[in-house]
Amino acid sequence: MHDHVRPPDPEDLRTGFRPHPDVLAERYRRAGLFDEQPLWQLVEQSAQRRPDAPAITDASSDDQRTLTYRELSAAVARRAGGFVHAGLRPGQRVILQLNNSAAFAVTFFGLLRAGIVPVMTLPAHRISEIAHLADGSGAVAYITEDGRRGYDHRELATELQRRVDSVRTVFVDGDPGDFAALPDADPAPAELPSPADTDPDAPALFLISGGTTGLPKLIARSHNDYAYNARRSAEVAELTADDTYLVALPGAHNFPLCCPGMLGVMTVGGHTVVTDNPSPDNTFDLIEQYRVTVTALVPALAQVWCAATEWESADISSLRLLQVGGAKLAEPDAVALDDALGDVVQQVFGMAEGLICYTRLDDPRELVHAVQGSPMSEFDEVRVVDEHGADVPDGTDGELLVRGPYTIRGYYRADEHNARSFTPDGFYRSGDRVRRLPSGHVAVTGRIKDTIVRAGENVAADDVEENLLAHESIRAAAVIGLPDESLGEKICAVVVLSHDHPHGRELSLPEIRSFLGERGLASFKVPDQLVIAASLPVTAVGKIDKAQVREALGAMRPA
Ligand code: OOB
Repeated sequence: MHDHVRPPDPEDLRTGFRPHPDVLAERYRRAGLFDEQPLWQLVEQSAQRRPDAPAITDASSDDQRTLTYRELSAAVARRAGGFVHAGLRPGQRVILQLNNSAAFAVTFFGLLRAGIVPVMTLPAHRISEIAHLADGSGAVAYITEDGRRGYDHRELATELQRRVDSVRTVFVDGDPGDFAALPDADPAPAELPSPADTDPDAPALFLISGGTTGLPKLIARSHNDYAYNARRSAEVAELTADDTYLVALPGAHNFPLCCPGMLGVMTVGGHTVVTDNPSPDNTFDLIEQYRVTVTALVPALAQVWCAATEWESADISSLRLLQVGGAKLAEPDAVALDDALGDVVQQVFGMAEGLICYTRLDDPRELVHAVQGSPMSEFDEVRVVDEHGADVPDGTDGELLVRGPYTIRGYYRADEHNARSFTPDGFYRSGDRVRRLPSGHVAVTGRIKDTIVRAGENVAADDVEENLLAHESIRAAAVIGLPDESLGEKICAVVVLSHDHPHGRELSLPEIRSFLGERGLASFKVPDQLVIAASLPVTAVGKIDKAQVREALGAMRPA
């Protein structure tokens, strides 16, 4: 007999997927981390335990309709039936791009319920990302919405079908135009997969890498690993059925989806309220109306909320946990949030690739303000290494590497990239520069590659940014290196002034230089150039996008 090497099959979900090695998967199973159920069972289990409890409220729509768990389960089955009747089959990939709404939740679970694998794109993604992700995943359909929120995704759909052959169907929430509407149909019981038909170690959904360099990569998360992520996150947040979680960030992002987010809330049968407008004048009213207890924000948005507590009159005292993550929360901002809202901050340092660190609810507040948390699972294996890959002692900066039950072993269909992003023994190289305390808490100190080499000296951009943020007139800062004939690279600080900076008075470079000098910053780290901007460009989830800052400045630079 000859061994046959199977040619790669682009239709097959498993092609290019890197599961945990059997030994480790078995260890996680024996420890009870993996529950061996399809992810959609989260809804079913709560529908059985708490059928009449509110599951989801759509605060993006005018009528703010609430579905109970029984109603959500029924809507999910009908949506799943619709997909099956439309000819979609288990294991196929579908690009999901919807704004926060009940339709987002019903469609997401409907796909899962039919065994179809959603690719979780964000509303801000455009044709270059969507086409890249559709092509990379071999997606057969694209789910999007009409132009009622300012951008007509149906034009994007037309272009996507022109560029990517595999995308045969487009479903539109709202006015479908030439495309199909979101489908609903009553499925015969045998038409939907049963739990026994699902391999819990196969990909359940695809997340999108959050990096700001290059096009996003596909992150396959299995039923087992993602359900564990949801359950463990809910435990750390001490969620109960009495909690109400507000989805204010884009719901397809790992943070509001599963850390603990909507899925974590569903593990305990709690209530999720979704809105597509994260501004305080909207969200504060929702918090008051629904007695919201938990929500998640990126730092830039958290700053806006913090300032708004000064003038918004809504009663938001129900909020017991404000999770902030996705980018570094400056210590003074953490303190200000706790002061304004009553010791509610939880820092979250996470990544779509897996590892999530949380500060714990009983950590001392000074610690909560100063660190980005500690790994959520005792099975997370975190290493901090120097540039040669050797472990560094606690308290020393190094790159964070991680392996564990819910961290991927490779990006999907990306062998070449994986050779760089993973160690031979399966650790993910995060690219994040961190410092670990003896307690196991992690402080993020920057990105490994975000270094400016000025006259031969290495300057960590974050170091300068953090010092700039200590200036009372600076609300946001991005420090980048610009080519310079004599220095090699010069340091350019792009800053956004705070609201209370006296109008009409410019902040000058000499003023900034002496401020940083007085703070004891080494002279070679002090910016050579200052740019005052009205705002900084952000990524799809609202993090400062330094690649774009760099591009914008490049365009401005004289030839
Ligand atoms: C979250 O996930 P992604 O995939 O959008 O981005 C991950 C990257 C991390 O590697 C790190 O560079 C940065 O975002 N990051 C932080 C941070 N949280 C994320 N940097 C500093 N401080 C933090 N607290 O961003 C994400 C996923 C799940 C939960 C929370 C955030």
